[in-house]
Amino acid sequence: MALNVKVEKALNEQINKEFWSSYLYLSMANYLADQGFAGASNWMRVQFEEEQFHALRMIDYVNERNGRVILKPIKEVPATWDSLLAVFKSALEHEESITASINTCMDIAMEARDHAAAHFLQWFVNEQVEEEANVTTIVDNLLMVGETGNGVYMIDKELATRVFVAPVITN
Ligand code: OFO
Repeated sequence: MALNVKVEKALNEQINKEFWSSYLYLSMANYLADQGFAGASNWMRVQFEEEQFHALRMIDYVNERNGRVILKPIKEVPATWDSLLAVFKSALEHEESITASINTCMDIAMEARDHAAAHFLQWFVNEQVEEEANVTTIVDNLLMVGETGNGVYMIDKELATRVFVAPVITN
């Protein structure tokens, strides 16, 4: 069954958002590197890779369904934040907005009765739960230790250990 036209449009918009997300996280990585948070910068760089993976997964899906991917320009992203905590709070807000737009894609797929697309999008619905949980944990930890001193040093060290591992897709 051909990809529903409305679903195709929604996925194209979401692909742009995933690339925008990747660009946002790369910008955060650069800001954090400049501020001396090498570990947090690494974490954001891995997040940049995650977002590229999301965009490419959607691109592959649209192509697989004989749809058409049209890449649009990526809007400018912010370049500075007020603090380490502000960066992660803004990442959390961003992920919440992405969750809402993934849910909209799902609504469109369900309204179009495109069950295959809805099944595909379920992976992203689950992924968003994880995305929000990961950032929430970091925000909570930063709030717990305060903005300076040993605690932040330890958190930054922990964030340095993150590496990108492409998710294994089983469905
Ligand atoms: Fe692609 O999940 Fe974040 O934005």
